[in-house]
Amino acid sequence: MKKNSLLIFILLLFLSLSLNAQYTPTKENLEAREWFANAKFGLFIHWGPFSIPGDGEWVMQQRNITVKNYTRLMDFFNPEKFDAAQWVSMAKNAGMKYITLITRHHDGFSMWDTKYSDFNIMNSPYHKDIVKAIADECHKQGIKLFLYYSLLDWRRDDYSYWTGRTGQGTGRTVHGNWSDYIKFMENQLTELLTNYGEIGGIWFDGYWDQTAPEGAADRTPKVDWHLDEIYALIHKLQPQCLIGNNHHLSPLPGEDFQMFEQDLPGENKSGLSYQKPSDLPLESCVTMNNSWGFNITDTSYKTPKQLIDLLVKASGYGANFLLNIGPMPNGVVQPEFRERLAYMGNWLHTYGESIYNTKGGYIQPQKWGAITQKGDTMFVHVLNDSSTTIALENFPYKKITKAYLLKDNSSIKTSLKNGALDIEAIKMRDDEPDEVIVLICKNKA
Ligand code: H79
Repeated sequence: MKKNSLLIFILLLFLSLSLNAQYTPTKENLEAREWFANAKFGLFIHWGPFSIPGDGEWVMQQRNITVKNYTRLMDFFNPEKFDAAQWVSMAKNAGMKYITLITRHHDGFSMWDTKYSDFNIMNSPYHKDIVKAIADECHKQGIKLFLYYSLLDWRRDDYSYWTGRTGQGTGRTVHGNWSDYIKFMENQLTELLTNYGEIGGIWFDGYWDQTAPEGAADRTPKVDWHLDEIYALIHKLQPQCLIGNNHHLSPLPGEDFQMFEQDLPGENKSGLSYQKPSDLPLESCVTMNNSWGFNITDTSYKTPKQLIDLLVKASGYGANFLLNIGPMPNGVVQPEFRERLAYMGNWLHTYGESIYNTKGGYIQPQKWGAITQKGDTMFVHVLNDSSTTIALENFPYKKITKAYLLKDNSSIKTSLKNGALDIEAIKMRDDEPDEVIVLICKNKA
């Protein structure tokens, strides 16, 4: 008996030790998560020397450009029309609450004054720290800044390209030390989290380069990413800084939000987002056409209506919508993007209360639209014509005290019977992408 209880004691001790080894977010971090989950709308910016060929940010990989040849782009990067104040106010006027900026993409170019790589903005003819310019403006205009940072590198010899899925065509022959690469990333992240004021989050990408494709028997990464160490460093430098990693897997310990690329959470229409939505704050990132970085031939712009649908459905899933622009190499954001951002801002000016600070609906988005909720107020977003009544099964309240259109307060007919709510059929109008019905509810079912 005594022996047994000793065994149980030892077992419990081990269990608590292993639980302690897991990640416990700080108070600041939890508050930042709450802020993030309420923010709902952000601007993704893919920009750098990769913008010059006008062929997207994967041009180095797709055209097998060698490191030597690619380096020439640094000499051409001189975005004389770049105006950080204009970009930040454009995001704010679009109703966005944060900006996620590429600081270093897979091509390895650093957009800031870094001590740890010569392939950086200070060695371009532009010669000014772009991360600093944007960070200063964000702080001045009161919008949060998240930093995209690539774990994958198509340039460095110490990046394990010989086990990677991409970056084989860039002419590298030397196999460097992986531990040097980890140290390099930690040094750069330390700069980013020390010299640019408060950072809302770090957005990692490229982890998948070392992981076998979805469906493979063994998907353990081919390298040790040292994520525990890297995440601990970030949280030590800035406890409120949220960490997300676009690895297309379930969240790993130390991560604070979960993203879905070119997809709404759980839908996996893109074939990149097999992971199930977790309890962490969620974010869907989407391009305005089909490219992240500037692409001179890609005119497949989403319509304003499609963008509103995405924002509303993301909110209906309880997720943020991170909408991308790929500015041109001269620093100008093309009019097709600016017009759409202005449209979003205008729409949110009227309908923002049905998006910001809401939670996802009690049911997931449907063919007809999506639901968001705030306290006992429910917002029913009708995105597509419903010729018959909208039937909400298992309605979570027993009573509706008021039902009206958010736009003009005109009342809407509803009937709540046996736990199912029927809402009158709604005819869409061409100039309204979303008919928002406000339901003031009472008495939880
Ligand atoms: O920064 C943007 C893109 O450059 C980057 N993430 C967004 C935010 C991105 N990386 N990859 N992708 C987008 C598309 C992914 C392609 C993949 Fe594959 C298909 C990854 C795994 C299968 C290509 C082929 C890479 C590995 C094999």
